[in-house]
Amino acid sequence: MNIVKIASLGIASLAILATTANAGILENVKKAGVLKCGVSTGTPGFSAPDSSGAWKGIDVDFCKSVAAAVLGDSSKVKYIPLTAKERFVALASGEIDVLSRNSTWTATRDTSLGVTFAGINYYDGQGFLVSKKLGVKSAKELDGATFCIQSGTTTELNLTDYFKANKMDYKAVTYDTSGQTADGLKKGRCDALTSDASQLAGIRSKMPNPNDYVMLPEIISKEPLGPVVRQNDDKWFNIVKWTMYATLQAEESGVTKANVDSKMKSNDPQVQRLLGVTGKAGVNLGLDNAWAYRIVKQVGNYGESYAATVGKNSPLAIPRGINALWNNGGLMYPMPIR
Ligand SMILES: N[C@@H](CCC(=O)N[C@@H](CS)C(=O)NCC(=O)O)C(=O)O
Repeated sequence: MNIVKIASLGIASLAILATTANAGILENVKKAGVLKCGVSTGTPGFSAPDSSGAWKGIDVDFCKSVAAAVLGDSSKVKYIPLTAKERFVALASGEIDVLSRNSTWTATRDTSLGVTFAGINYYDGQGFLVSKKLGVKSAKELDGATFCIQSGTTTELNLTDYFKANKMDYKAVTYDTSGQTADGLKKGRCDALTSDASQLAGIRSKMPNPNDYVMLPEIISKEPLGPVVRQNDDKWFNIVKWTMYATLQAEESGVTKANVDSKMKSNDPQVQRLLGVTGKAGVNLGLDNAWAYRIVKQVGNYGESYAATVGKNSPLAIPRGINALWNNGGLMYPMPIR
């Protein structure tokens, strides 16, 4: 055996050892036959139960996509509602397998909580929702205002920063859940609500009279939202990360829930690799090659999910904006599956 062969054998056995050591979450999920997915307690468009109690939203679709890829069935999900304060502890302690709950990727969270962000499924930013009778047209007119705000969110620090930078003062009334926060505004406990703009759109749509409230034009922060996993399990991290990219690649390649079966016969090499007709993307993930086929067949591609949950076919009707694909003026850029 020559040196090159010995060296490559060494690397291969190291890789096997690493794989065995990291088998944790995938094996546990398979054994349990269900994915424990951490969601919000109710954020319209992202994760919220509908009138029949079924969870709906773009983050819920992501839970379903992971379940379709890993367990072969998008319905094999146990949704675990978590407040902003509870979410990262629930993930780090193993109470959930993945967190899919409008969570902003920040350096502090990524490096000090034992968790790792696996991608971005929605680029957001913090905005303001005020009652119309306040008569303000800009956040700069909110000096001295009282805000309803949710604890354990990035919202708190952003608000402090913004008011400090603009030499203004504010008072805060803090709540644990989004429902309580919205209720605070409805009952006049505060003049304004501040949160991720997408959530404000959802909250406004659920108000008894949405036209009593207006969104102000300022967006004061970057809020890249995405799924999060526990640290130290790269195999699971890869599955969650590439599930995200598969949904985006399907949109980019024009593969939809309706046409995925006929796309199995596509001559496009990218589509063939995505759907596992060629290559071994799924096998390399520790799954099987039909993982992405199942995601699209059972849940749909990213664009389909966006339209149904937060986009044009939903009550929120949020335009794609920066959440469009990169080749359509947006920031969504799936890493190549090859
Ligand atoms: N993206 C921000 C805010 C996320 C957040 O939790 N927002 C609240 C404000 S509406 C929410 O979704 N609440 C839903 C709930 O209470 O379950 C973060 O990661 O801190």
